[in-house]
Amino acid sequence: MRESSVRRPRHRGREARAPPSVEILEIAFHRASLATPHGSSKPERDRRRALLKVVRAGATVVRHLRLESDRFRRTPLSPFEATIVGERFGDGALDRSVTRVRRAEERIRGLQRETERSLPRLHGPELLGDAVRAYYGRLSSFVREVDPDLIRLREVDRFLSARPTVDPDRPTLVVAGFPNVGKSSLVGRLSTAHPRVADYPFTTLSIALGHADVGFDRLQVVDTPGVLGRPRRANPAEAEAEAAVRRAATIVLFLLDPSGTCGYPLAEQEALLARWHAERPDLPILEVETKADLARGDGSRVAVSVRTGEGLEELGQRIRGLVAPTATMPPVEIALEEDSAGIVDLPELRAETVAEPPRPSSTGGGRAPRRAVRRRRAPTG
Ligand SMILES: Nc1nc2c(ncn2[C@@H]2O[C@H](COP(=O)(O)OP(=O)(O)O)[C@@H](O)[C@H]2O)c(=O)[nH]1
Ligand SMILES: [Mg+2]
Repeated sequence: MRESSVRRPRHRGREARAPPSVEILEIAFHRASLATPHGSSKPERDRRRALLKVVRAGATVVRHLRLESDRFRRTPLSPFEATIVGERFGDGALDRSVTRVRRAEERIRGLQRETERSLPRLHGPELLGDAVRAYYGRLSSFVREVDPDLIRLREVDRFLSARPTVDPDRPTLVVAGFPNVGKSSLVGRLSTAHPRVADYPFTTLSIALGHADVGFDRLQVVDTPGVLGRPRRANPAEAEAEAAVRRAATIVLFLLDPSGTCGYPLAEQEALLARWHAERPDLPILEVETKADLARGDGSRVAVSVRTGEGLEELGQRIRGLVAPTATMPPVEIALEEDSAGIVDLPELRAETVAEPPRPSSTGGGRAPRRAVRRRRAPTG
């Protein structure tokens, strides 16, 4: 029987898995059960055992709740991340979950203190045992109550971990346009990224990130899914691309394919471009025509081809011209050092994929080109 014709049981989703509370409580109760109290008399040991169980179970649960939400409490999401998380999970949903988990921690700490205080008044293993059981019961319900929130936090964490982190403090070039116009191909030529290239739409479903050295700064180059310019009917991939344009971009590289091989007429592409210009008049949008080896427009825009390398040099210069003013100048010694070292930057960096790969300069003839020195951040505070 062929592999594909074998009927596999459908992958059972998260419902089939135990909720997070089960896992957390299991660990907490196990740790608590290992309590081995010291004490000279049995009554003293009974009381200490009860106390240890209360403290250990409470502390373990709180530590786990903290771990689940820590990522979102330590550093706030970037505007781009906050936007895509809001679109995927609902506005404010993440914050509400983080708050509820934090409140659960506070309530558990309160419950723990209250129980600890009650123990000295109780005499005999039965009463102490009852108190611990009652405590376990309430502790469990506090954790179970936040199961939906813990599930949400894990989902958001997975969602964000599946995407590269775009540093909001660095200049960012977002490459956008209709599906199939050649965004991923161009990103592969302009930066260190190697996004998947294919001749069908929505090959790229979420952002990809590469870097390029531009003058004194390291430019983030973001590849995006294609956008069809239907603001109210955008699929999640399109919404993510629009979020990158609105929230992450210092500069947008808007690619238009005049050849029509992308499957969308140029007029539709122009309409989307006009909408973005209108929505973000302050945002530099560099318009670029792709696939110049197949067709070309009226010559008013930079035309590039990743097949022939045409226009890539000019495009690199335009990008540098736009990025340079936002970059902070490095200290003069570094500038001089870089000047004399022959920095490799955009056009030279990637223009020649057909040319022979550079050989290691063992003969010591010419000086090997060097990447730009990465600017150190000034210490803060
Ligand atoms: N002839 C030609 N084809 C190109 C060029 N750039 C991209 N393509 C092709 O166009 C298709 C879509 O490219 P891709 O980079 O995946 O587009 P994306 O969907 O916008 O990321 C692929 O088949 C590429 O090989 C180009 O400059 N010339
Ligand atoms: Mg793509």
